[in-house]
Amino acid sequence: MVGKTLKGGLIGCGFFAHNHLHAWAAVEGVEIVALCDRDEKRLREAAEKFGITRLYADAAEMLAKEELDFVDIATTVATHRPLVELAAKANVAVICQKPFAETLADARAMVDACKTAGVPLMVHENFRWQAPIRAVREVINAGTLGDIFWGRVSFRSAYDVFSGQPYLATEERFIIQDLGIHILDIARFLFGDVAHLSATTRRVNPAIRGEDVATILMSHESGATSICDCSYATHLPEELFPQTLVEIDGAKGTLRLNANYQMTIHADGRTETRDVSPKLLSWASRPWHNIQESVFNIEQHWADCLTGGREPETSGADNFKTMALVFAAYESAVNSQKAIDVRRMA
Ligand code: NAD
Ligand code: 89Y
Repeated sequence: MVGKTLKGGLIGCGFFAHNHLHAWAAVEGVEIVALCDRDEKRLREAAEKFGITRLYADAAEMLAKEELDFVDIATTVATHRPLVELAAKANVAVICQKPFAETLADARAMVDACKTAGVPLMVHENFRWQAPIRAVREVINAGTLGDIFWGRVSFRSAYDVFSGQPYLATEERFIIQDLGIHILDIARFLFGDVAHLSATTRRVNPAIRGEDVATILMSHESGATSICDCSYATHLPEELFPQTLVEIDGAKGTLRLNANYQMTIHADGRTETRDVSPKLLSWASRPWHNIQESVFNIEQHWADCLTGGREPETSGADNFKTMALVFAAYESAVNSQKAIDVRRMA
């Protein structure tokens, strides 16, 4: 596929898809040629904003009529399995937004469908593609911290996510499935796969249905212990949405990714603080710019992988392991923090 412009079709033109479309316009080697949404107003709005003229209300029709190299699914979770299976059946490579699936059985079926069809599958798990998180990973890779024995990945906020994404207030499961999934994926990205996990959850905001606070304790296969904590009920003097803070203790040194993208490394008796702020892309707006830059980064990664015949970092098979952490956390929380052997879910 070297040198060829990849043709993509986007399914789901809602709240977050506008970030996808802005980013695709800047990704090298890709053109989004068709849009699909069953809501006509949303379809027309996106079409006009991004100058895309081939429009569909039905994904099956789009796949039948267009010659696509991939589809980008930006709908909410309930439609992910049928849409991924539709793309696999049409032999078209597929990106699917998080949360990938409603159950692990669905996630397995979606991975298997793409494998059987021989089509690449990437889950749009973009938080690990945020510039500050990549900067943390580079320090780990350089060996500066030595053997890591402890870590914390933390997201605490009271930002109103419900006005842009009203469905988040009405679903039975909220923070782990929606946001914790990213935090757990970052923990896997930084500290490796997980052996055991236990968790607590709680709903603080009486106006929503699901849990808005979760604390998850994990033992990694590397021997490190980590804590993932997330909250949408935390009123801080400075609202940090959507920043993820990271603490790492290693045998040779420590790292702290503190507020406002300030990363401090202490090793060999020296302390250094680096500004690892994300770029403010031309179409982005604060405070979302950190997430928006990561959307561009993961989309460029997809284009490079598809062109080069490589498996994306967050392939369906990889993301299955993050999904397993999500379901293990809910299982532990309803069973009085029971320790779950995550390896049995693989
Ligand atoms: P949304 O409800 O605003 O948009 C979804 C759109 O998909 C709607 O316009 C709907 O009409 C359309 N749709 C649903 N089923 C369809 C189908 N079968 N065919 C065609 N169109 C269909 O949702 P959103 O807030 O944009 O979220 C979409 C996904 O993005 C969710 O899974 C959410 O978790 C995820 N998300 C990810 C991030 C991130 O950083 N990765 C951030 C926000 C949201
Ligand atoms: O849906 C969520 C996500 O993936 O990132 C932040 C968010 O928009 C609200 O929690």
